[in-house]
Amino acid sequence: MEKTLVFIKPDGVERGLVGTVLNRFEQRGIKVERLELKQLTETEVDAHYQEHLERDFYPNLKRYIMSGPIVVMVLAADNVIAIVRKMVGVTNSAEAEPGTIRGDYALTTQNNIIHASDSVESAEREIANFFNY
Ligand code: 3AN
Repeated sequence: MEKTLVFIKPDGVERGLVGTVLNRFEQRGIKVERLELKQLTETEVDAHYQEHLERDFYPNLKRYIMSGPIVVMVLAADNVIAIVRKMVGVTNSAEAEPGTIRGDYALTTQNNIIHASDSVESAEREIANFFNY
């Protein structure tokens, strides 16, 4: 079965949206394989966002992601990477369709409440950054 790395960002945890978001994945029939509430270290954030390290928004992104604990999980199902990306919605929450997680619970690009891997390669790298398999 395919696996993907998902986390609910600090504002989602702070707003009490963990159960609501998890419920969507469970109701869809996706298996929650690993789940942890975790305060990220600088090393974990830099490794996770390695493709954004040089971007002008990175310092703000890093501050936001480290502003409180996240809930990080490994989800498993056939085609789970594409299915979860569809459920999450586009990066800019203002443009995310109603019915998607960002379209229902977020308003901006930076504070878009959830991360989900975008390819098999990213999923493998991101899962290894957070969990030992
Ligand atoms: P996604 O999370 O939809 O895969 P990425 O990987 O392009 O999007 O971006 C990772 C995170 O970086 C986003 N979730 C968002 O918090 C932040 N981000 C991306 N692009 C911007 C931007 N133009 N301005 C501010 N923050 C951004």
